Amino acid sequence: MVGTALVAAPATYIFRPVTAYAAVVPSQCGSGARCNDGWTDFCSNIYGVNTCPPGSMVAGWWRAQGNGYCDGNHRYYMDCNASSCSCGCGGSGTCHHSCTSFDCHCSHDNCNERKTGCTRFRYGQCNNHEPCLGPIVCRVVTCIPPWEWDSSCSSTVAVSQTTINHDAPGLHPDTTPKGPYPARPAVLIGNTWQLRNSLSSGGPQSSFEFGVDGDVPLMGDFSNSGVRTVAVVRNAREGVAGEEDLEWYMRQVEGPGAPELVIKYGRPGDIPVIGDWNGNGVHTIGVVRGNRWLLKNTNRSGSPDYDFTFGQPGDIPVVGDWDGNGRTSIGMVRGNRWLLRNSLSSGGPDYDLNFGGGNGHPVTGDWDGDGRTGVGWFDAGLWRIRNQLFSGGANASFTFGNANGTPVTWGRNA
Ligand SMILES: [Ca+2]
Ligand SMILES: [Ca+2]
Ligand SMILES: [Ca+2]
Repeated sequence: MVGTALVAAPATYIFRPVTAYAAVVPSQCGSGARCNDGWTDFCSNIYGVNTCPPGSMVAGWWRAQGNGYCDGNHRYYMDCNASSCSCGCGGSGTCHHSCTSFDCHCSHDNCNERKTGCTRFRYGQCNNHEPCLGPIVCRVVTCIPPWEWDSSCSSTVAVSQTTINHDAPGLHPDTTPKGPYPARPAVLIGNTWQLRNSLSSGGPQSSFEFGVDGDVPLMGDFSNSGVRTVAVVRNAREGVAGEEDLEWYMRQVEGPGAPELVIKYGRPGDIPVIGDWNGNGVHTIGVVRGNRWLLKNTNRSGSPDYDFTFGQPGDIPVVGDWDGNGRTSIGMVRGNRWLLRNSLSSGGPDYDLNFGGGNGHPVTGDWDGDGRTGVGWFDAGLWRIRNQLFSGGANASFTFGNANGTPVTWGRNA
């Protein structure tokens, strides 16, 4: 089982080859070395993104209060433990690192950095249904309550101020968006996700299964981690009219695995959308019901934070940060006409252009990485993309996916 995560890991992941002779372990470092301070390194320092790496899951959390990293709100520390053990855990709930795909060493084999894969400990509020997990691989820090990061986490409060000033480059302020990053293409075919790292013709660099056939695919950064991960919405195309039973299954970790977040929001027939509506780096849920937009700033069930109309029933909703101000806004596609608006409110379009049309689907993305979302059209595996929001031809085109694919865009800041 250990090899599964490695094989299916995203192409951007470089797994450490476990060469014991090269590893620097805590016992080789002085007692005052950071590798011996008792704490595990941050995921962002090891993996470039502030989320658990593939092959790990959150096993517990604590919070610190009173620092400036989360705009005056609590800052949460979550431990990512290795998620599969090839040996048993006994009564401890944790196995030795040699039974996992992670080894124990100082981060970057440097005594001046904290350790990874060494500490066998579970704080115990998350994924308690997993009786046996490996040691702590790394820590995530976030302004999102852990139970909005992983639905299995309880809200039982644990407070520790000892780590209040632990930090790593790129983590703070934690409410500064880790993106934007240039869009990369993905397609969902059946329940198989295919991800590619560049806007060029070719096959997938990562391929894995998530969700079931008929789910609506989305990708977003659901925790301001610096990477867009997969999500599906179930019952959007069929279900009992009037029931609030659209089911959202969202991953916080790259690649395949069980969904960390499971939410109910919306009704059958609604079209799901994802965006950073308030510009805090966290992409959150929304639905379009006819021409009514119902958007939330948190990934939890409940009343919408925005409720307005834009476009006409029958239009295809699209979202993007058209003006590059860090906040996602709205649009409708009607045939080959794109009507885009910068505000989350009713009113006329700020952009009105023609692009694409005919067979296929609209697709949006920040193709050139300038912070502004551009337009695109996907037709049977042919992607045509355009950066400017006025009528004109494609700036580029490439082939990826096929006629059975639904296009999605993702991105990663490292
Ligand atoms: Ca947000
Ligand atoms: Ca915007
Ligand atoms: Ca752009």
